[in-house]
This record gives sequence, C-alpha cells and structure tokens, in this order.
Amino acid sequence: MSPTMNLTERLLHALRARGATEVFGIPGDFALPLFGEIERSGVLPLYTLSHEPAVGFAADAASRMRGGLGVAAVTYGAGALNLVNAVAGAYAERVPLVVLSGAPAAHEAASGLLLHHQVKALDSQWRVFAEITAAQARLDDMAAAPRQIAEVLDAALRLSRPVYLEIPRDMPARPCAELPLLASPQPDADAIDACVDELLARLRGASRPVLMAGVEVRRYGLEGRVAELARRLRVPVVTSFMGRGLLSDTAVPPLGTYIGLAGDPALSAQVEGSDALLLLGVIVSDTNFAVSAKAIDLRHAIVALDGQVAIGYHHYLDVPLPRLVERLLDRLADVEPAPPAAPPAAGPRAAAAADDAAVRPADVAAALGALMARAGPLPLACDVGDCLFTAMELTQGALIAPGYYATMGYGVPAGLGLQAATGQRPVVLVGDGAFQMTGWELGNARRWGWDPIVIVFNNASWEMLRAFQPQSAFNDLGVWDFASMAAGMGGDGHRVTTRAELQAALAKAHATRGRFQLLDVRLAPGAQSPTLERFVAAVKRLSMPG
Ligand code: TPW
Ligand code: MG
Repeated sequence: MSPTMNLTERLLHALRARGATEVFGIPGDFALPLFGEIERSGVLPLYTLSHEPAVGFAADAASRMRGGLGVAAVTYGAGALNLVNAVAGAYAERVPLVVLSGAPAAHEAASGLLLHHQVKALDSQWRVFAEITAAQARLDDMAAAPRQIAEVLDAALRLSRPVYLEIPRDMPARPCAELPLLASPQPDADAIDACVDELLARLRGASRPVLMAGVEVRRYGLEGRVAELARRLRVPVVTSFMGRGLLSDTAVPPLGTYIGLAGDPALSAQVEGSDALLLLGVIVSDTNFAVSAKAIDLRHAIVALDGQVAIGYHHYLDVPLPRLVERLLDRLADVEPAPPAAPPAAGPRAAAAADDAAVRPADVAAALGALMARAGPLPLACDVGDCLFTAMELTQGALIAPGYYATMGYGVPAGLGLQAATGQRPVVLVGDGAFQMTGWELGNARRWGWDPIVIVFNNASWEMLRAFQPQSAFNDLGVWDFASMAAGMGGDGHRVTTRAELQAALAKAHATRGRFQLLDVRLAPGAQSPTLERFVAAVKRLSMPG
C-alpha cells in the first residue's frame, strides 16, 4: 500500500513524473487551499509572480526550455481569465502547459447566489478553456480524480498542447488514491509503414531534397534522432523560424533558418526550389514562412505535423512524429550515415564595433555574438518586435520566442521561467512596448534568486507597426527611462546610447551576478535590423497590386 496522499500531492507527483520542475502561480480565495497544499507538501517549488499573463509565459518557457510539462496555477475567474492569452499562445505553438485553476465547491455553486469572479454561468470559464486546451477535467469526485489526472496530463505530453484542470476549493487536501498507469493509444503500424514507404520513395526520386526541422522536433525531444535521420538520408537540413537553434549541436548543423524573403536569398532559393521538402514538425504559417508561403509548393512537400503526415494529396491521419522518425530510422538501419559536418561559422557577420556611433539593432546582435564567442552561449528569451528579427541574426544560444502566435509580453517572464526551470542565466531581448506590458515582473527576480540580463530595444516606438504604417502618430511611445527603474526593482540599470557604451555595459552586466541587469538601449530613431528591413520590403512588394 502506498502512503496516503491527498489530491494535491498526487497531482504534484504526477506533474513531476512528467517533467515538471516547479509551479508558477498567483493565488486567490478559490485557490488558497490548493496553494496551501502546494507550499506545505514541498513536492515542487512554487514561484509566485505579479500578473497572470507572466505566470503563463513563465510556465510556457520552462516547458519549452527543459521539455516536460509547464505548470501555471491560478484562481477562478479573474485569475484564470487573465491567463487566456498565454494559454492560447501555448496551444498555437504546441507547448504542454498545465493550467491548475481553483473553483467554487459544488455546495457553493448550489446556493443559488451569484458567486464572486463568476462571469455568466459557473462553467463560463470551463468553456473558454475548452477552446484553448486539448483536454480538461474538473476534479470534484475523488473516485474519478486519479484516472482523470493521468488522462489529462498524458494527453498534454502526447499532443504537446496545454490542458486544464479545475480544482474545487474543498478538494485539495482530501485523500486520493494512486494514479493508474495508462497505456498510450497505439496507432496502426501498417498505416505508418505505408506512409514511410511513400515518404522514402518520394525522397529517393527527388534530385533536390531538403529537410526542414520545426518546433515539434524539440517538443517531442527528437533532436538527436532527427539529426541521425538527416545523416542517413543525406539531405541538407534547415530549420524553420520557430525551430531556430534546433540541431545546432549535432553532427548535422543546419545550413540556416528559413525565413523566406526576409532571409538569406540562397537558402530561401534552396528551400523553395526543392522537389521534395520534408517538413518535420514545422508549423506551416505565414510567419514561419516569412511572407512567402506561396513560394513553397506544398504539393511537392511532405508535411509531418500534429500527428498527421501529408505527402502531396495523400494524408495519413495517425502518424505521431516520434513513431514516424523511429520507423524511418529502422528502415535506414543499414545505410551508412554521412560523416559529421563542421558547424557553420558562428556569430553575425558584422564585427562588434565599439565607437561613438549610435546603437542600431544589428550592433546588439554583433555585441551579443561577440560575448557568446568569448564567454560561451547564453539562452535567449525573446519578445515580439524588432528584437525577434535581431535574434535571427544570432546563431549562438538556444532561443525561446512566440515566433508564430506573436504575442507581446513574452520575453521578460519567459526569461524568469527559463532560469527557474534550468538554472541557466538568460538574456532577454525585448522592445520598449513589450517591456511596458510585462517588464515589471523583473521585480520578482531578487526574491527568487534570478539574475537575467535584459536588453530593452528602446526606440520610443511601436517600431514594427510604424514600419508598415509610417504615417500614424499613435506608434510614438515617448521615451521611458527604464534604466532608472531598475534599482527600485532590485536590479542594476545601464543606459546605453553608443556602441562603445553597449560593449562596456554588456561586459559589466555579464560580470555581475545575483541582481538582474537591465540595458536600456536607446536606439537611433528609425533604426531597424537588416532582417526587419528585408521583411518589410518583401511584404510591401507582395502587397502591391500587379
Ligand atoms: C499582446 C501587436 C506587434 S509588434 C508591436 C505591436 C503593438 C509593436 C512592438 O513594440 P516594441 O518593439 O515592443 O516597442 P518594436 O521593435 O516594434 O519597437 N498586443 C500583443 N501582441 C501583439 N503582437 C500586438 C499587440 C504588435
Ligand atoms: Mg519599440
């Protein structure tokens, strides 16, 4: 007999067994008993933050960076509904994020009175989350709860999508039986074989095959296996926008990141001219394909995504990516793998200049590239804005960013989540507009022992929007003095206007541990990264009639 555990303890052990290493959260009265049990049991550390969007982004980042489940705990109504955008982003970008929400107890719901935090009906929140999660359960029946927890958490990992657990406030401390071990659903092996046959025939008949690795390769922990596959298939490898950084430490370092018209023209031509483009776990979207979705003829592509494979017009409906990759490797067991390739030259092409010229985004990429070349790679957590295009100019360091769903506000909380989950010190790249949304969360860093290096691309502007619509005055944000705010939040601020100051501040920040370091980089007005300039030019060209 296993020792008696309560519902919260069972849940936390189940989360830990599926890779979770911490819980991020903000309590409320409907969630106080749950939070009380999380703290008392000590099974996983609990990190509270200031605003629920950050709770979601931090938990998302923790999962993206280390694999396994991310966990966000909130209260019913006002708390949970504040989390919606972050969970939607996790759904869109395939992150197995677990939402734990407190809720009214059954007897409270039966009182006939409206409860505080209630929207329209008591299950309004449930219905909102059903739309943006892949599995849901309300844990209000202790006989059913063990199986429900196992099913929902297993689904999160299997589907690599967020899930939702609602925990009425009278349940967290109730005794709970052990969770069952559930068998995972078995797809039809013959169908997978047929798919593999067709896929290999298509590749063998091609003269210009290319393999593009996407975000699901990381989510399912397949990097090493896909590298092996590429060596045996002897096809050139690139990554998608969302997959940037994938395979860089393997024997088949990618030729680069495909970003269509915004990227390297030779690489784009190779991808778009391929007669057998194998897209492994690539989210096929306009950002991933950086405005040239039409340049890729999907009829000549092989798309493995979301548990399905499409080869031209043939669709195989139940082929999970891990099974597909394993079966392909089985078939290629006798093939001699290609010898390991040398990694491509690291770092951006521009040298990191240290003079009195005003800083441009490309200088930030160059300075970071030089720092990483000197001191080793640092993981990047990136927001949406020109900082994300600038990150594309850096080849070192792992990157987490909402590259497809493109929500602002991700960078700072993601950096905190990354450090909580892995212990690694992150570099956060964030625009001034995005920093205004969630930058405040840095105030939590000292309490939890985190010390990210935060680089604010301060251009007093929603510059990405201005790039598309220069005539609008509403994109002006005015100059905020972020450097001065750092001290009050427990960190060090550095105001940077020249390239020499950038080098000096970055070196100082890197050498200072134990306090967050904020570089308030005052960019030259109107300065954009080369990648954003190409992106905007391409979009304008494409949207011109004729
Ligand atoms: C939650 C729409 C996309 S880019 C952008 C906006 C408002 C401007 C970003 O300004 P920032 O960076 O951070 O100063 P930069 O380099 O362009 O100057 N609300 C959310 N997400 C998105 N994507 C938007 C609005 C948007
Ligand atoms: Mg800006």
